[in-house]
Amino acid sequence: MEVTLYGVGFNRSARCRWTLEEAGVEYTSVDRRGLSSADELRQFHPLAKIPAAVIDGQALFESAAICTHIADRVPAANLIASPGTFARAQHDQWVSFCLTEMESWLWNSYLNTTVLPEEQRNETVVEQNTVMFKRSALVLDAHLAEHEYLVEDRFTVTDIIVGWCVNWGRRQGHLDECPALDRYTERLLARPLCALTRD
Ligand SMILES: N[C@@H](CCC(=O)N[C@@H](CS)C(=O)NCC(=O)O)C(=O)O
Repeated sequence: MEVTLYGVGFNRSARCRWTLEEAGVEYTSVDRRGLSSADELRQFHPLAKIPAAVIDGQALFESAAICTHIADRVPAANLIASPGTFARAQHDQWVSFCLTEMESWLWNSYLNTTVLPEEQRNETVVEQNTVMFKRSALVLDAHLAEHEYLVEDRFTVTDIIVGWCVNWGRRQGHLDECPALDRYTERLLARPLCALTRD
């Protein structure tokens, strides 16, 4: 399997790097200042965002899709529930929940406080975004109060994808009412190949 990963650092490309490391796949990493939004990247990601990957000559974007595909391609690493099983549906459930009900709120706040030029920002959305993120975080917290990991009670790529988002929320100080999520993040950070940042 030949993989080139565009994007390094603690942004969403960390999900892909962590998955590649856990799967034991060697890969080429491409990163340079100004890579996101560069024309070079647009050929692999239509919005020129990171991460993007070229896998055996084919471009793939969206961090969750890249991680899921890598996990599927390396069954020996046992990183994902088998296609067609109920556990695999739970993978899809938690990934969708994470991206739509949690990460989207964090991203919108980040966009309106950091990414957009000042004159385009609308900082009034931040408070509501935080409320919405915390509401969903409580759902995940209740599940993780009963389980060590999200699917099949073992570490899988689902935890890599969702864990990245939970860690972002933790770094923003949004997990004060979520003790199980706090412990879950500690478990992930303790893994030797973990690509999340504590700070
Ligand atoms: N849903 C996408 C999000 C990609 C994304 O927004 N990447 C950020 C860095 S984490 C980026 O490239 N930002 C630059 C921009 O928005 O132009 C994924 O999970 O891959």
